[in-house]
Parts: sequence; C-alpha cells; structure tokens
Amino acid sequence: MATLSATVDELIEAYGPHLSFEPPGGFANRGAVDRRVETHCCFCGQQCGVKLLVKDEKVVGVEPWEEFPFNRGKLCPKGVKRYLQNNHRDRLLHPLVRTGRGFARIPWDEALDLVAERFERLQRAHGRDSVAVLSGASLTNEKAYLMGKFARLAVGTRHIDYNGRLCMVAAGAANLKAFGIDRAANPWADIAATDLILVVGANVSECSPITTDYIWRARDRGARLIVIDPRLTPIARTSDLYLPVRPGRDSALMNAILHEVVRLGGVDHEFIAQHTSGFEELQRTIAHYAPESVAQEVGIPARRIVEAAQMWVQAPRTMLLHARGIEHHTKGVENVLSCINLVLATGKIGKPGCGYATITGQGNGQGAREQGQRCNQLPGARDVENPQHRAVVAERWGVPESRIPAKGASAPEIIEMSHRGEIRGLLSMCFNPLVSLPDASFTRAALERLDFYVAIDFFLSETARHADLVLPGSLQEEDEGTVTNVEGRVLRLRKAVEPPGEARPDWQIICDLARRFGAGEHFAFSGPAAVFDELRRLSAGAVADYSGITYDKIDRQMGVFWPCPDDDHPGTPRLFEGGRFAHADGRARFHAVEYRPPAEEVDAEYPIILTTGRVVSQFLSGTQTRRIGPLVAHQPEPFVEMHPRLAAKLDVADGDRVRVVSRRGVLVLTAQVVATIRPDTVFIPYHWPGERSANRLTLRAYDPIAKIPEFKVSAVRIEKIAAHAGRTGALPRFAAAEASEP
Ligand SMILES: Nc1nc2c(c(=O)[nH]1)N[C@H]1C(S)=C(S)[C@@H](COP(=O)(O)OP(=O)(O)OC[C@H]3O[C@@H](n4cnc5c(=O)[nH]c(N)nc54)[C@H](O)[C@@H]3O)O[C@H]1N2
Ligand SMILES: Nc1nc2c(c(=O)[nH]1)N[C@H]1C(S)=C(S)[C@@H](COP(=O)(O)OP(=O)(O)OC[C@H]3O[C@@H](n4cnc5c(=O)[nH]c(N)nc54)[C@H](O)[C@@H]3O)O[C@H]1N2
Ligand code: SF4
Ligand SMILES: [Mo]
Repeated sequence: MATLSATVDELIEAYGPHLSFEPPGGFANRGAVDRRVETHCCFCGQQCGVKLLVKDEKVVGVEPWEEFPFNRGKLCPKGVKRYLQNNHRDRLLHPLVRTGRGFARIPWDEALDLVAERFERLQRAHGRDSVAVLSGASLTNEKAYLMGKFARLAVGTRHIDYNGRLCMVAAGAANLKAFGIDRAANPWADIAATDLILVVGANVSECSPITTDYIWRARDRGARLIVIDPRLTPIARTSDLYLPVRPGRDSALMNAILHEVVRLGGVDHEFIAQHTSGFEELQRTIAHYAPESVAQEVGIPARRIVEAAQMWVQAPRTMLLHARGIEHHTKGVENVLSCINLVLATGKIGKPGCGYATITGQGNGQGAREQGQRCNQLPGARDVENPQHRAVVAERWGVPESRIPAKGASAPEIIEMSHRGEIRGLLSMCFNPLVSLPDASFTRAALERLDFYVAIDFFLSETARHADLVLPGSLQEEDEGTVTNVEGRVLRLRKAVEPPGEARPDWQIICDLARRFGAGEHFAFSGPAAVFDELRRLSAGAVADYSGITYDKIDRQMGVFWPCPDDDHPGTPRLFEGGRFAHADGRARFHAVEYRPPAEEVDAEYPIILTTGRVVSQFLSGTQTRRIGPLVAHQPEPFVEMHPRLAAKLDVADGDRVRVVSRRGVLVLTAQVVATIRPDTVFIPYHWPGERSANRLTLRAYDPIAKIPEFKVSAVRIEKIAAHAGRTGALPRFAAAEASEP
C-alpha cells in the first residue's frame, strides 16, 4: 500500500489523531512484567483469548494464550497491536462540557447532575420520549443489560437501541423467523469437521481471521469451498468454486441454487416432513428461479450455479456461513432466509460437522443482542411487545408492568427523529454514528439539532465532538464482565488495569446516572458480577437462557454455550440436534422469498455499483484502530477498488485520484486497480471520518423488518481528477480535512 515508505512523523502529521507506537526495544522487558492477565481481544466477535502483559499498572503487550480452545494462541494484527491504545495520549481523562470556546473540564458530580437536569427538563417540556439512548455491542453483557434497564426504568424513554442495528439484526430477525432462536447453530469446531463450506458475503480472512483457520483445517481433510462475493477476497482465492455475484442479488441466486438442488433430487423429504413447515409454498416460488433465468440478473453463468448445487448435494456434511455481505441490504432478512431455506431443504443442520451460522461481527455482537438494549427487546432476548414477557421482566424488576415503555425507535430512526426535532436529548455509549450510519451529512445535521447530547467514550470520537457533555468511560481491559462470542460461547473478560485519570468503569457511570434519575434502588450493584447474577436469573425460562452460567463455570469450562438453563447444565454448543427447533411446535419454518431489487439501481447518471466494508487492519468506525500506529501504517487511508476494465473505461490508472459521486455526496480517493472485483462494482472501506467517510455516499434505505441500512449497494459515478501520483509517493495531507470535520 501507499505508505510503506512513510515515516512515523509523516503519518502522525497526515492522520490527525495521535498514533501510538511501541518504543524501539519495546515498552517492557517482557520477562519482567508484573502479571499476565488471561482475557479476550477487544475487537471482533471471534473474541480470541489473549494474555495481556501488565507492568507498572499499564498494559504493555500481549502474549498468546495457547490453552484457550477457540483460537489456541493465534491472533490477527489487530489483536496483536490492541495494547497500543492503553495509555494512549488521546485518552479521555476527565468529564468535558461544551463551552463557547470548546470543551472544558467539569467535576464528575456536576457532570452527572447536568445529565439528569437537562434530560428531565426536556422530558417535562416535550414528553418522556423526547430523550433517547444509543448503546453498543462492544459492551459486555452486563453493560448491555444495564443500558436497557437504565433507559427504561431511570430515563423512562422507549427509545433505546444499539449499533448492532447496523450489523446483526437482519440475521437475527431471519434466524428468529426460521428457527425461533437467534444464535449460531453450530460451534466452530463443526467448521473444521465438515465436507463443504459455503461462504456467502463474508470476507473471512480479513474480518473473522481466526475462522480462516477452521476452514483450512477442514480443507486439510479434503473439504471443498464455495465463495459467493462480488470481490475475489483472500478466502475466495483459495476456493474450489467462486461465484462473483452482482451486489444485491443474493436472494435470486440462493433461490436458483435451491431450484437446482430440487431438480437434482437433493432435498431431504423426510427431514422436511418431520421437522419443518412451509416447504410447499417455497417450492412454488423457487420453481421460477431456474439458473438460466436468473443468470443475467445475478451476473453469474448458469452452469456455475448448477455446479454449486451439485457440490452442495454431493457433500454429506456442509456448513453455510454468511456475514454482512448479504445482510447489509434492504432485503437483508430475505437474503438470510434464502440461505436458511437451502440448509433446511437438504436437512443439513443440527449434526456434527453440519449446520449453519451467521458470523457475528462486533466484540459482543452475540451477547449484546440478547440483554435487552434493543428497541424491540427485553432481557433474555424477550419481546417488548409480548405481554407475558413484559410481565415476567416487570415482576423480576419489582415494578408495575406499565413502567416498562412500549417498543421504541431503531437507531437510524432515532437519528431521523433527531433531525425532525422529535428527539431533543440523546445519550450514547459505545456508538460512533457520524462515521457508521449511512448518509453522514444527514447524521451530522441531526446531531447538531439536538438540545443536549451526552457521549460516553474513552476517545473523543467524531460523534463525541458534537456532544454537549463527554464522560470518560473505560477501555475493555479496565473493567470486567462477560461477552458471548461468535459461537454463542459466554466468556469472561478480566480487568487488567484501572481506568486512568478520572475515567470510570462504564457500569459505574450508568449506575451513578440512574441514581440521579431517582432510580437508585434498581441499580444498587456492587460490580459487574452482581449485574451478571441479576441478568442470568432474569433470563431463566427465556430463549437466551443464561441462568445456569456463572463466572466460575466459565473459568472451569473455558466458556459456556447458552442456552444453559441450570447449575448442572454444561451448556449447548450445537443447537437443533435431532431436528428440534426453538418454535413452540419444534419445527423450523421455510419462508418463500421473491427477489426484489436494491433501493437504488444504477442508471445513466450513476452507472456503477458501490459496495462498502472493511480491511483487516482497521476496525469499524476506526476510533480505536486509527490511533494504533502499526495498523494505520498498514492501511492509512481509504481507497476505491476497481477492476482494470472499469479503470480503462474511465481512463484511470492505479494510484490516480478520483472523485466518487453519489446522490448524497462526493469523496476524493485513490484508485486501487485490481482484478479481484466485478467490473460493474467498486468497493470502499468505511473506517474513516469526514472527507474520507464512505458513508457520505451511502443512502438511508433500510430493511423493512430489521431496519438495517443498505450499506452494500448504492449507485455512484467516478470522475478522474488527477494523473497518477504514484502508489508510494507523498502522503496526502489529511490534517486539514480532519480539523474541518466537526
Ligand atoms: N478487520 C476487521 N474485522 C472486522 C471488523 C472490522 O471493522 N475490521 N468488523 C467486525 C464487524 S462489526 C463485522 S459486522 C464483521 C463484518 O464482516 P464481513 O461481513 O465479512 O465484512 P464486510 O467487509 O462488511 O463485507 C463482507 C463481504 O461482502 C461482500 N459483499 C458486498 N456486497 C455483497 C453482496 O451483495 N452479496 C454478497 N454475497 N457479498 C457482498 C464484500 O465484497 C465483502 O467481501 O467484521 C468484524 N471483523
Ligand atoms: N458504509 C458502511 N457503514 C457501516 C458498515 C459497512 O459495512 N459499511 N458496517 C456497519 C457495522 S456492521 C457496524 S457493527 C457499525 C459499527 O459502527 P459503530 O458502532 O459506530 O462503530 P464503533 O467503532 O464500534 O463505535 C463505537 C464507539 O464506542 C467506543 N467504544 C468501544 N468500546 C467501548 C466500551 O467498552 N466502552 C465505551 N464507553 N465506549 C466504547 C469506541 O471508541 C467508538 O467511538 O458500522 C456500520 N457502518
Ligand atoms: S480475529 Fe478478532 S478477536 Fe481475534 S485477534 Fe483479530 S480482531 Fe481480535
Ligand atoms: Mo458489525
């Protein structure tokens, strides 16, 4: 990439936030560290086990934790370098209040009083629901649980939602519809034991790097691999069959594969009869999806679709894995259902080495979607609109049912309502919507319209710069609690060091705030362990049943898979064994899905499909990884990836600066000309703010059920603006762009 020749000084000057590097020779004599703390990575949903090295009460490095079974000591570059954010000089150390001249320090007590005073004033004038809460899925289960309880019982608003709305909700909704439960159906050990892996819309090597290891173990045993992705990703380069789908066409493609499977006689009629319902209607629908009839639309030759069906039918055991590539769509739920239909129709689920999973993204993407911080959900993955579920939670919280507000708005809707002036107060923790929501200019206008906005973060994120009050929370290693990994395995995070300066553990901030709102009796927790105890008891009898999980059991077993309904229960690594699903009648449901086009189709003015996503060395909105020097050195800036054929048409050479224009905005980026992407599609990674933000281009179009944005398809045109600058030439100066941002 562009920057291998850049010096550290150049990088720091060009990239705004301070970058942290290890000093030459290392922070510490590794042998002489004070302690090693066994915990987990702070980034993605794999939640790799890692040992943090602590010296003089600072995290100074990592070591592999070989005994932890999921990753057995392996880490990706982010996991190796994560310790460089501890002691970072950008770390928020004091509560900050906005004044006429920027931010000023404010004592904690005054800051907490101010939140309650301002929110209560807004609520008196404009109603309780004029204030909203946004939360995150990098938070522990304990914090996610507290955030839901805080919004509903302390603030008293129905508007609480979380950043998983941008991530896991399409898969979650589809899994609930089909199976009656929202969790990976299989432990990852089943990937290593399978005969065929079908990866749909997941850049496994860059985004769930440790999953690659499971796939390779299967490959070593002779398993075959099919990848469906508009980009020939690193994992796709190793596949037996690669289907370069046109973005936004997966439901048509999956229907066609199933059509062919039926024609080949590959359906499992006995399984269908005994364990499912709805197959007849599905069969009528897929009858119209012969490979030849969809080939043009999906952009794949019919014979390749047939080949995929043949491979699926031939393999005794299969694992279908998907991620945001099929979920970030206005038909995300339908795309996922079309994958599940294939798995169910062939009875390939609930067996060793045979099943299905969506690859969870965020650190606690699984657990944080169960503990009641979603607008439609109460703890235990209960339904906020179900009278029985409401009654159970009210009884265990010791409040009348009327005290639990109704279903609220989803995260994107909260921003839309802020833009319309219907929501006037906002508290966010662990969410950077200015970078991560579509149509960033709109998000920014919405934030600017708020009367009072308080952000809880450990760095001053681009969104937090718009806050009236910023509260310094805790880094992952400064607090304890549990997270639930991609497999549904509940794990323990152990505290390595105390928060620096006046920063406080997140859980304590929420409980202190709750007291200011007069709800202290419901938040009298001595620490995360006490919160966990309440949440696990409350989950008893619910779908996401954690009641038999304790911190001790997690330690003893190196994690416990939910559901785990009692003290003697070992946990449930594999769901649906014997074909028993979680719906009341024990049957899974087929859902006939008709293909619908994306919200924004290409046309003469905007003729190119833009899809967005990730690179291996940056994480989400980048607040953390854009401060870690070696990760920035690997990927300092976004780029626009395009095929040589498209580049030739545009007269663009590798390294040229180009203008990417959508109906929402314009970005100026360096072209990366690669043969590994469809010629009708370009790709931009989204980890950067301001004038480098992919979300200046994306559109506010959502799945009607899950409300997930269509990050994976928008229409753009590309204009060449400068001749080849050379891929190893001088770095563009982004400091000015960054400074002008908020
Ligand atoms: N390095 C890194 N790792 C991460 C993260 C990160 O930010 N950085 N984030 C974590 C989180 S929260 C998440 S959600 C996951 C996301 O993990 P992934 O979903 O694997 O990552 P994405 O890059 O969003 O998209 C995946 C793939 O979808 C493809 N794609 C785009 N459009 C379509 C389409 O219409 N159909 C199909 N079939 N494929 C399409 C893209 O080319 C891309 O290769 O990663 C997690 N891990
Ligand atoms: N165009 C486009 N946009 C996308 C996507 C895409 O593929 N394309 N992907 C979407 C997806 S899948 C996701 S998950 C979202 C993520 O979008 P965001 O949730 O906005 O991204 P994060 O970077 O996780 O933001 C979390 C913020 O919380 C802070 N934080 C992290 N951990 C903690 C903690 O423990 N405590 C506190 N107090 N703060 C914490 C971080 O510093 C950061 O500022 O982005 C979405 N946006
Ligand atoms: S794969 Fe995910 S959890 Fe593992 S080290 Fe990388 S970012 Fe961390
Ligand atoms: Mo995500």
